[in-house]
Amino acid sequence: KEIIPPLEQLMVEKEGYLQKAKIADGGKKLRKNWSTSWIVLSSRKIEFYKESKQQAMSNMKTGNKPESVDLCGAHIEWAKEKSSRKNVFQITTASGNEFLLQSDIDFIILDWFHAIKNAIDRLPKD
Ligand code: I3S
Repeated sequence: KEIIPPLEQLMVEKEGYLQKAKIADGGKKLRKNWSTSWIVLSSRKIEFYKESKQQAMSNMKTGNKPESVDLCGAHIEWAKEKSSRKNVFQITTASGNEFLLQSDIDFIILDWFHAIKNAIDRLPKD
């Protein structure tokens, strides 16, 4: 039987461009590689698109999938010590994936930090 997610789960809460570096996958450290990502936050996940929003939208029709991050049981914290860049925070997922997100613009990174933290805090921890 098809499982239909509640509409609330599909709603986009925030979207925009940030600098992103994935630094661990399933607990295994990765070489840091910053790139611009189009980021879409909904109530229980974040999607990272490698392309611009426009490019991402047209790729969607061809089935090109973004990297999707489950926020259930995830953690978010500022991560000054993980980079020489300003305004860096880290998201760690329950599955041991680690992402750094960064913007040079203070209010942009603060808005993102609080939006993601609120989403995580509203979710069950497991
Ligand atoms: O934490 P690291 O290793 O100092 O991060 C830097 C590296 O990822 C570097 O790439 P190479 O490993 O190819 O040299 C990047 O170019 C730097 O941007 C990384 O440091 P920052 O401080 O920008 O996060």
